[in-house]
Amino acid sequence: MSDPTIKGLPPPPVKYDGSNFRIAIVHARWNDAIIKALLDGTINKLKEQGVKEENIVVKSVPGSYELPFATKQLIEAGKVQSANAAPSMIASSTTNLLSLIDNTSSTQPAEPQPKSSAGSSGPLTTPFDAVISIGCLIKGSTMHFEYICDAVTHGLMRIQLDTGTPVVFGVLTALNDDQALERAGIGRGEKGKGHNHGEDWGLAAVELAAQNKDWT
Ligand code: DLZ
Repeated sequence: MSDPTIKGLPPPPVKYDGSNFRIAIVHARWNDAIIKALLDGTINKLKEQGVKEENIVVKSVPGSYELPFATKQLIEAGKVQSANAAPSMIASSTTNLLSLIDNTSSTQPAEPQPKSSAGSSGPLTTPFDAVISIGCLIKGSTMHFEYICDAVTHGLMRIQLDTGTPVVFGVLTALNDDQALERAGIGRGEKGKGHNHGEDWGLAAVELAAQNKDWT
């Protein structure tokens, strides 16, 4: 039986059309199996909402602690390119921003790839309508978990308020492995597979992107 404490996102009051949105996903690589499942769930839901594959940019960072910085860099890199700056400025500023993060730019989970500035500047042609920051923090025996959860949560909130770009909080903060597995839809215990929260994050990103356009 599924854990009744795991709740999904009810559908929005109206169906949003994601076909004109560009969405960035930045994910941590710690707790890899869980991240992969969350990423799949997120991307599937984005596509279901009409977001085109070529408009989904996926980047990775080592751990959740790196998510706020990378999220901010991605948002700014998208804005820099769309400002139609002189080519030399684009080349230097965007390459500098993106050289700080991994170079994966497809909807596939990040595999090791040769680094090249050409690849990373390619898809960043217009601002992102939303960024989904995905990580999975699992409590250990020290205070590490509490400090990182706190820093990442506040960091991501600050970025969306400062930049005006919606940031979806796709970070699981689990007290043990089973909690994380169930929230990635790959539970292994008697509680069943659970619910993939990545799907909620994909749905939320399209809704927030649409609202941000309507309300501004
Ligand atoms: C160091 C660390 C630990 C212990 N646990 C996690 C975790 O459960 N989930 C996660 O995303 N990252 C973890 N990290 C890595 C930190 O987030 C960060 O990458 C390093 O401290 C380097 O800044």
